[in-house]
Amino acid sequence: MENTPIIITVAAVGAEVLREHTPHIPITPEEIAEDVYQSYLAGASMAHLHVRDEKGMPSQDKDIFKKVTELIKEKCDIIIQYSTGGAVGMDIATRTQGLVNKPDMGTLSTGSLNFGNEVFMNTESQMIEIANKLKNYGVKPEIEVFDTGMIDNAIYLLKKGYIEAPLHFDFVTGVRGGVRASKEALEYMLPLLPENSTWSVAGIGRAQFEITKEAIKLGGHVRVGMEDNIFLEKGVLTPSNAALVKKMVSIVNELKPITGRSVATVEEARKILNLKG
Ligand code: KMH
Ligand code: ZN
Repeated sequence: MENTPIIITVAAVGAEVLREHTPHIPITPEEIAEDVYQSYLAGASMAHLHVRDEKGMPSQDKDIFKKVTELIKEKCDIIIQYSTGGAVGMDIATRTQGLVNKPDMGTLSTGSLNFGNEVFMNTESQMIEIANKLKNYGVKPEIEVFDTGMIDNAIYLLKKGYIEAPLHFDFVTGVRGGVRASKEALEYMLPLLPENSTWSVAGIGRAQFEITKEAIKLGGHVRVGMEDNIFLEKGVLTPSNAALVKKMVSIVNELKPITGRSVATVEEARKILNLKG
C-alpha cells in the first residue's frame, strides 16, 4: 500500500529495565496504564505489554495483565499486545498464561538468543507450544525476530500450519549477538518475508530512533519505548514513554515530505494488521 500510515507501538515496560536504571519506568498497573494512555494520545496505536509484580520485578501474571488491560481500556482503545517472551529463564506456561485474557495480539519469538550471559530460549517445540496457544485463544501473533534465521523459523511454522498468513513481524534490532540495527540488515531481511507480511522495527538503546527512521523510509512500522531505550537524548533519561512516542511522531512528520506517510490511528492500524475492530 502506497503511503501506508505508520503504526507506532509503545513498548512501555519490558522485563529488563529496573528502577535502578531509570526512576521513570512505569511499574504499577496504574502507572503502566497512564503512560500507555499518554502514549496513545501522543500517537501510539499499539501497546506491547509486559507487567511487573509489587516489587517491580518482571512478571507474566495473568491477573496483573488483566488489571493493566482493564485500566487501559477504561481510557482508550489502543491495540493490546501481550509479551509471551517475558523475562529470560521463565518457562512457557508462565510466559503464556496471560493469553487467557485474549489480548488483540501476542508475541511469538521464533528462535533463541543470548541476552547478556543468559539465553532467551525458544526451541522448536517451545515455539510450537506458544503458536498453538495463540491460535487456541484466537490471538494474532507478532513474530519477534532478533536475528535473521528467525525469519526462516517463522516460515517453517507457517508452512506447517501453526501460524497463519498474513504475518506481522517485529525486527528487534541491536541486541548484542542478534541482528544489527542497520539499514543493510533490514534490506537483507525484507525480501525474505512471506508475501503480504507487515513489519515493524525496534532498536535497542541509541539505535531506537536511527533504525526506526530507516524503517519508515523502507515502508515499515515502528516501535519505541523504555523496554528498548530509556534515553530521550544523549545522557537525558526520558521522563515517560509518551515523550518517546512524541519524538517518534515528530520524526514521522519530518519525513512526511519524502514518504507521504502519517501516523496511523487505531482504526487504521487494525485494518493494516487485519485485526477485528
Ligand atoms: N524480555 C525478553 C527476554 C517479547 O516481549 O516477546 C523477551 C522479550 C520478547 O521481550
Ligand atoms: Zn517485550
